Amino acid sequence: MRFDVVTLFPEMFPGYLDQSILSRAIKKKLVDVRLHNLRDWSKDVHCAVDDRPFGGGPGMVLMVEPTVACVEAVREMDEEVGHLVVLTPSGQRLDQPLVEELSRRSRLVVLCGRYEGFDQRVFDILQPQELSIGDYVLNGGEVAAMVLIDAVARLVPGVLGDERSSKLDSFSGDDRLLEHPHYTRPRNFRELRVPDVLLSGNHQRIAQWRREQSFLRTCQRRPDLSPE
Ligand code: JD8
Repeated sequence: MRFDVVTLFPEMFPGYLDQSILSRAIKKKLVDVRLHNLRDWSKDVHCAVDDRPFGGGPGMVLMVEPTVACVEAVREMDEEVGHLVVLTPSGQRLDQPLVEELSRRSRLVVLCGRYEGFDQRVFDILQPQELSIGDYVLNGGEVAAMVLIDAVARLVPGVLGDERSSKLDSFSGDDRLLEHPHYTRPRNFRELRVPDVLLSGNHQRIAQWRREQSFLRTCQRRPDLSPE
């Protein structure tokens, strides 16, 4: 799966991409992330890509000309033009079903804004899918793009060591419950003991206990996700 990220801050990505699971996936050529600096498509002698908003008000707006030129050029860098997404607080909320849908694409072009965001005509012309990672305010789209890439890339076959692990995740599969608690050594720490059932070796009872714990946790912590 190929990601093309369009951003004013490409240097924010390598530190994150070079970590653990994603770097292995990139080395194995399962995932390819290409970074494009929006500033390289500036039409102006000062390399400006932002300007003051018509109508007044604080902040700066990313200009339509360099943005459209950049996205069109990036899309043409491969015969598969890719699916264009923009991260914006007014986008559709990203959730696991949407991540699963996106992971079935072979190429995503991810547009990251800054400042007050893009001139409206960027959306009118490019008609991207507008996505938000949650109802809180970030300073720009880059961290949201990393969240998107992280969530989507781990569903690409072969990226996780163990193919079963993503199907057992919270929010995945048919039930979409929260995770059950996990334990490892030692068996007793400050008089807090590992539940006996996990030491019983009875895999059917263990599976049943984990399902119950998932269900209870979901009811208690996230009633909005509860099956009933
Ligand atoms: C892109 C600029 C900041 C947004 C003025 C300062 C996503 N869930 C999310 N929260 N925030 C973002 C996000 C914020 C962004 C940009 C994404 C580009 N900003 C602006 C409008 C109001 N602030 C996001 N995905």
